[in-house]
Amino acid sequence: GSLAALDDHLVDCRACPRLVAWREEVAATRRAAFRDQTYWGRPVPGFGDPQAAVVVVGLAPAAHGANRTGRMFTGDRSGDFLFAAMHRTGFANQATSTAADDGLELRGIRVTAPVRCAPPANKPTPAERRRCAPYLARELELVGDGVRVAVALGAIGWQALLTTLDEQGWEVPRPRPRFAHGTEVTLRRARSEDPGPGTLTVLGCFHVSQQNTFTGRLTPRMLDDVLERARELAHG
Ligand code: DU
Ligand code: SF4
Repeated sequence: GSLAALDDHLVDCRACPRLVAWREEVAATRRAAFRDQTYWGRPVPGFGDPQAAVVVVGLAPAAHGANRTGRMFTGDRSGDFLFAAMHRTGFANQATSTAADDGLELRGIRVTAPVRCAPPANKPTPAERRRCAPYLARELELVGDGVRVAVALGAIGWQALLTTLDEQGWEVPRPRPRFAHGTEVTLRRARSEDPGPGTLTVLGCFHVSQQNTFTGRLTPRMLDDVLERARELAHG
């Protein structure tokens, strides 16, 4: 198995009827500003370094963002905010992300999501989250033991990450740590005979949605601090 094979399988997924209908309806109707574009309208793969030490886990593709461009976080304000921060902190070769062929490359970092199809009102149901979980699990396995840091953008990414890492043999504290911006949870392997590195750190960060960035709940400085902390932990 490879990431390319996983993505080939993923982009044909139709397991969630409500999300399939929504992603395709949005792609067919489009937003006025993008009327002359062909929307992706399918599940969105992770993007970035295939051997990343840092994996950023968001929520789901945006209807007119990644559901349009086909690349995670690309083509909307969330992506503008996130990739600008990655550029400032040395993880991205450019600050902007407009289309899947815009030349953006990520080094040492990868962006993905626990739900791969755009949900109405950005709210996947619990059943949809459960159904999509194996794609994140498989992606983390394929990126492999080099992953040292997972950044959860928001509570849904946080929950998905802790569930997946628990299933993959990381010792997740009970009760489970709650999501908050700036929270840092360092996990060890549950069984010492497991191969691989000693620890993996999960960092909580407010999501880069306009709801947070326009209101100043998440500032560029706050996101830069999280990414710089991720780099420090990845090299530690
Ligand atoms: O074809 P490829 O080298 O696997 O790259 C696919 C895609 O991923 C390309 O748009 C660049 C991006 N990418 C990246 O952002 N960072 C990397 O380290 C490797 C690939
Ligand atoms: Fe498949 Fe995930 Fe999309 Fe559901 S959300 S249809 S499981 S890719």
